[in-house]
Amino acid sequence: MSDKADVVLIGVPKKLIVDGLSGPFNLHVLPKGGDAETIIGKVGGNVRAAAVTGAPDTMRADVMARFPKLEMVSSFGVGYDNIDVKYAVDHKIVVCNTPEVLNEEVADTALGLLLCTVREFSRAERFLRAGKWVQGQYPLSRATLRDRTVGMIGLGRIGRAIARRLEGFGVPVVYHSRNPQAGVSYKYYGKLVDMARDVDTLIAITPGGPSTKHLINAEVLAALGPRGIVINMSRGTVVDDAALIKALRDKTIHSAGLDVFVNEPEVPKEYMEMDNIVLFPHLGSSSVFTRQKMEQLVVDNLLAWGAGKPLLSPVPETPWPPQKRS
Ligand code: NAP
Ligand code: 8YV
Repeated sequence: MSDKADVVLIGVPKKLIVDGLSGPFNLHVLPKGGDAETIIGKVGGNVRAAAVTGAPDTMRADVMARFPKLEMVSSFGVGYDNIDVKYAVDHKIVVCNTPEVLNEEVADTALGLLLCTVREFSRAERFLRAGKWVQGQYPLSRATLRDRTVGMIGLGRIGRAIARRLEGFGVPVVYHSRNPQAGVSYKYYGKLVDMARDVDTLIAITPGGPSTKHLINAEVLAALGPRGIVINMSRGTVVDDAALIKALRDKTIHSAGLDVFVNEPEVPKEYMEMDNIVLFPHLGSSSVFTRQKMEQLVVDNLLAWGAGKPLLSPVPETPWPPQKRS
């Protein structure tokens, strides 16, 4: 019998992760569909750790319960709303994510989405490719970054990288989060609706999950007003889609740019049919360069765990080493 720990890989079998885990562990790659059940039936009782390669592949409580000896989950992505962290805490399972290594890439994407939305770059390219330029100039964009103030919703690791870029663009920044953030001089708003009233552009970069569900709702959109532009880099759940669709139709706000969706890769057909919205297929971190760093961090957390060394990036709810409960 091998003394290597049994580790299961749930989700797309990314090359660096498979290569990095195959030697040190007994790696079981769960295929989508029927065979997964056979593998879980055979090895589920021995599995001590899991690599999860990102939403929509989920570590719900009922999935984790299939692995009664589970000690550790190493998840691809900084957001971990696809993992039932309460179950993990209750069962002393440590969860690791991949923070920091993607900050700059996601911030670049946010600025790209903002520029495409404000200056209509994707619509203008569609105009050129449709052969319309020979008939006349693409209309001037009604919006510009030049007279805007951005309200950041979330000013954590990625939010700060976005704010730094905006400063370079000469765009004033203010922010909302549950608590004032240390070490920044941007104006803080404890209430999102108050910030929305004072700015014309919102960029959301908070975690997903219940605490941020529908933060951007009808009241916030009305407060933002007819010059308003909403950029969502967080998770689809942060936006109330029905309210945003109505606000775009009624011109309550000017336009929106979305990188994330509730049921992605499904995108509401109302968005697909609108012209005053830019839609990205969850591109935030999606360069080979950055995705490799994320994959490596998934591996490195598991290697540290296997060697009994301190984990590199446990999530705050499951610190390492585990804290004694009072
Ligand atoms: P982070 O450093 O933990 O920052 C999160 C920020 O959100 C903090 O400022 C936090 O401040 C604020 N926040 C949390 N809950 C909130 C709430 N209920 N209301 C208002 N503000 C809240 O996280 P990060 O590394 O910057 O990543 C942020 C998120 O970006 C991820 O969780 C993920 O969902 C998303 N993301 C998307 C992509 C993409 O491809 N589109 C890529 C990477 C990450 P307080 O705790 O004080 O409220
Ligand atoms: C990933 C992300 O594309 O890190 C995150 O939270 O949203 C993106 O970087 C995603 O997690 C992989 O599915």
